[in-house]
Amino acid sequence: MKKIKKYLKKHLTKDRYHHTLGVAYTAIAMAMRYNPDPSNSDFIKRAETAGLLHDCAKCMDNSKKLHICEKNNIPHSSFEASHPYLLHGKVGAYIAKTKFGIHDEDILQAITWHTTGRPDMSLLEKIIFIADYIEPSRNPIPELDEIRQLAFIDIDKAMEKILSNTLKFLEAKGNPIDQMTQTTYDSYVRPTYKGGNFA
Ligand code: DGI
Ligand code: FE
Ligand code: FE
Repeated sequence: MKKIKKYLKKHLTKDRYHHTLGVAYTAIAMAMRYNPDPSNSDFIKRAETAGLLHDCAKCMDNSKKLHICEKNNIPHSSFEASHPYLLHGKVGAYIAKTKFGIHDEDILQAITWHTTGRPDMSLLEKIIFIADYIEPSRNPIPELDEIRQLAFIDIDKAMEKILSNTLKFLEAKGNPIDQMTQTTYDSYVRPTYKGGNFA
């Protein structure tokens, strides 16, 4: 953790570092709440690691983000190539792996998908996605305090609410929407029919 924090202090702005610590602590609290194996704290430590590293590539030049993706064959869409700030999760996971030797796939995926989400996220992925949105120093967002409570009551409802608010926010600002953000939201409101009877 020490080596990671040293790297973050060097590569992130002060505010981004502060946000990162907020996400790590929020992820720890959520991991305590949802720990699938309360007989040990492994899950909590993994949430802390993913929280610390989720934005490790955020402050890098956009051209460098794209360059790292291209050089290392990191799959990305043409939309991401033209909006490279969306690549900081994918590049962040690459840094976590190559610079810090993290090979825990769940941690790497949580970093990779923390901006857009994706359908069928793991518990750890959801925790990082939500902690990023609700950490204490986030600027005021509509309904933020309701979502902060919901995060500790019903994690999937919190996911749906955050995705819906993010889409509303992007639409209101006229920002283009990444297909994956929309697909993730759709997966919550229109889950694929998996058999059984609706009647
Ligand atoms: O890196 P953070 O600022 O902590 O948070 P983040 O990784 O969720 O990135 C947040 C920004 O990304 C926020 O301004 C919303 C934006 N974002 C999320 N989904 C999309 C998106 N921006 C565009 N253009 N399209 C998306 O689908
Ligand atoms: Fe981010
Ligand atoms: Fe973040």
